[in-house]
Amino acid sequence: MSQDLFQAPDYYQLDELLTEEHILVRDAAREWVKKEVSPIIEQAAQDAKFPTSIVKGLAEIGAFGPYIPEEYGGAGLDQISYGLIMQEIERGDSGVRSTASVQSSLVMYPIWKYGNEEQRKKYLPKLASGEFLGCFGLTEPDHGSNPGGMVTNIKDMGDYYLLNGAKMWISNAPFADIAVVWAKNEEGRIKGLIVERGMEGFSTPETHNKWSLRASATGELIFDNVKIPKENILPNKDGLGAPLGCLDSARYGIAWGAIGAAMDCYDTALRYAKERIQFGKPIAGFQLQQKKLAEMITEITKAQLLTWRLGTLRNEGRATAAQISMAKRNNVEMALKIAREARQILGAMGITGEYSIMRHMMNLESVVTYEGTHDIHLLITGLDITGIPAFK
Ligand code: TGC
Ligand code: FAD
Repeated sequence: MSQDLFQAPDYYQLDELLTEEHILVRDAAREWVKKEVSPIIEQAAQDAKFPTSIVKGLAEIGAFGPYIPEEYGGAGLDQISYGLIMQEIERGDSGVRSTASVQSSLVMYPIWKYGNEEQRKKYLPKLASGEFLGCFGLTEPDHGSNPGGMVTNIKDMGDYYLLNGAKMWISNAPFADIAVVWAKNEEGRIKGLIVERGMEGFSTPETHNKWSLRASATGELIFDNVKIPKENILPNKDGLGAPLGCLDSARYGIAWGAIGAAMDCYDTALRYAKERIQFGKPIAGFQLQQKKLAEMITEITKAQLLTWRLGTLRNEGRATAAQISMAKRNNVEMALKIAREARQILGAMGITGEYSIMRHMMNLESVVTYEGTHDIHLLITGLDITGIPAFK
């Protein structure tokens, strides 16, 4: 990939809405992405290999548990800082952001919120430092948008639970040290449990041949009579609301992350358009290209405002799940459209790995599907404004 010349757009002087701490945290993440992610990410994606070299750095910039209290190894930051870190990481690559999202919001968050003190102390510091990597098993082969229908189950055997079933499309599964898994008990109630690599009957085959999120490893979780010690059950919340509560936090991070991918595509396209000469002048001088670029910066600015406001509501504990859905849906769609338009501005060069745009575009095809599809988030907004569920 060519040199990373990224310059972040801030059309409405939104930096003025940030605190000194937000800017420090954001700039540290931005510098780290330039130094450690940009030089290696294209090759990692081409090779479909998760770049393990970045794990330590992710921990150092606070990307593992940004808002988890410091006593458990987290960074103890607020929701805006968390969002800004996700924005900067996804500016580099959605797959790298995926790893951070899963670790923070889908593994550390449930252990922190639904676990007991012993579980928090045992797992959170190791997850925060990157010594342990985790994954989150909710989706099943026959239950994607409808996780409440899951068939993975636990049976109480007295001293332990017996876990059977399978999860599919699980980020980080192939190398995760622990998995936070959602399974039904004999009463049909969904429980969260911590499954550790090495437990007999537990395997994590990798999913190959993806055209999207190639620098992130995806796999299955297979449970064949796995004995789960009783102390590995998350005791403080059960029911579908427990995994969905984790998703709220991850979806919020994605809303910010998508802005990062969009900013990178816009910035790349703007620079290219000013340099590329056709018919004797820079293509940026043609109205059709200006329309694309002007619409991109408008959409990015709207998404930045939406997400900043959502962050302030989250800091006050007032953001609703439906508000988060709106931001995830809007921003990912916005980023995907910008990636497609930016790709066209680069002409043939846009399809190569010399530039990041095609990689962002392919990655965003997963982002628009995972953590609730584009359709599901629209239906969540529909339910919120009408009071009538249209899922079933
Ligand atoms: P429903 O009857 O509406 O709700 C069941 C219970 O859950 C509560 N609830 C929520 N709680 C917290 N946050 C939310 N967002 C919540 N949404 C619902 C609800 O209040 C109720 O609680 P209670 O106490 O009354 O039982 O459930 P439903 O079966 O009708 O489903 C609703 C629907 C379709 C919105 C939900 O199932 C859904 O969101 N589906 C999408 C599934 C999804 O997002 N999967 C993501 C898997 S993880 C992933 O993709 C990780 S990718 C990671 C990466 O690499 O970055
Ligand atoms: P389906 O639910 O089968 O949906 C197919 C289509 O039907 C979609 O367009 C959908 O919008 C539409 N549809 C479904 N229901 C309705 C309805 N009621 N009304 C209208 N339209 C509907 N899951 C995890 O648990 N953990 C992970 O770490 C994880 N990582 C992932 C990583 C990647 C790269 C990908 C691609 C997925 C990952 N997922 C993960 C799974 C992801 O959350 C699911 O793919 C997603 O929730 C959608 O489920 P599905 O693919 O089964 O699609």
